[in-house]
Amino acid sequence: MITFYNHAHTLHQGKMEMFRGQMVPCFEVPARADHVLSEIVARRLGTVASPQPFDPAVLAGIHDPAYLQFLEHAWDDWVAMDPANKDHDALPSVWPNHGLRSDVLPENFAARMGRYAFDTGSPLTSGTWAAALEGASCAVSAAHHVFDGARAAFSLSRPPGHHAGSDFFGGYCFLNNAALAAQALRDRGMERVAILDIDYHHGNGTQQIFYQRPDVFFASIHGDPRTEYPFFLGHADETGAGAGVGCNLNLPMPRGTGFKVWRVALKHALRRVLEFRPQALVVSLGLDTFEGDPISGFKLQSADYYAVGEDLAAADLPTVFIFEGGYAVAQLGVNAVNVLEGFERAAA
Ligand code: SP5
Ligand code: ZN
Repeated sequence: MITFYNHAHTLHQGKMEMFRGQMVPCFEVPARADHVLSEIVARRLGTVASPQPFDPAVLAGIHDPAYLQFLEHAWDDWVAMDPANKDHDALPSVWPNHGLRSDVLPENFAARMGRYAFDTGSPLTSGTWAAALEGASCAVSAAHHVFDGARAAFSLSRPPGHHAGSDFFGGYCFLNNAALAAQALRDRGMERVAILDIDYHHGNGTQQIFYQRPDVFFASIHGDPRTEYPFFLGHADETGAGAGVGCNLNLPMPRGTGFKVWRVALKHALRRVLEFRPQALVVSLGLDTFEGDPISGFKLQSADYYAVGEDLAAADLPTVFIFEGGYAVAQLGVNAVNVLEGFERAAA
């Protein structure tokens, strides 16, 4: 399987995130992608390629133009507020909810930051835009490769994407790579595409982007939002709206869920995906379902990820893998490549 690797990922390197009233070191670190890359090379999964340059028009199919403008210039605007800001990452501190207006965009950068962010855990740094943009091109390249006939392709990039919506960032995510891959397949002419999100956290951004669309089915297996991040979306009764009614499937599972029970949900999600009759599958591949993950609560073990790959291959769809979360850094490479190798063995 070909891997499109984001060589620019290290440009995004947050220092601290807010957690329960304290600044703690970021969980989403560059070593994550490095470990996955070295495991791919060590186990000879296949070619590692740089992404093709991509038409920025793809971004406008998913994200709001004003949001893209905000992201592109955010770091410069942050430093323009106060030159001393260059020494620390940008985080929001005020939000337009609870009866406040979000229809008038303030000029003040800190206020605009709050307009576009939904948490205080996603520092924006000097290289965030450059890294995220190159990551988007990895996702689009992987989608194009699959459209052109490959059985599968892997986009290995960070920052991750599935929490980013049409006009917001959060959950370490800025551009929604899985959504961009799905859109790239649609733009090439596929009529129906499915996204299956197996990250521990609900893919609230992906759900928001496609919630009213009948052409992209979104299914997610995740920690129950009653107790798990991102808390405010991901319940089972969210099934789509308008033209998208019936095209959204959430399978929340309690903290502590192990592979046996999780796998039943995976098979159920795959059945629903197949009922949609998609021409391709995009997998939001988070590995934070691992029992050793420091911020998550499922109990999958490293060997289980082979079976995950086999189950995904059994759907028999052209498949684009998009790297998302997973914070047990030392085991992340093994777990990710176990999925991909399990898929390849079963798909062969
Ligand atoms: C892509 C992705 O997996 N994003 C996840 C974002 C989760 N952010 C909230 C993290 C809460 C950290 N909890 C720390 C517990 C330490 N014991
Ligand atoms: Zn996650």
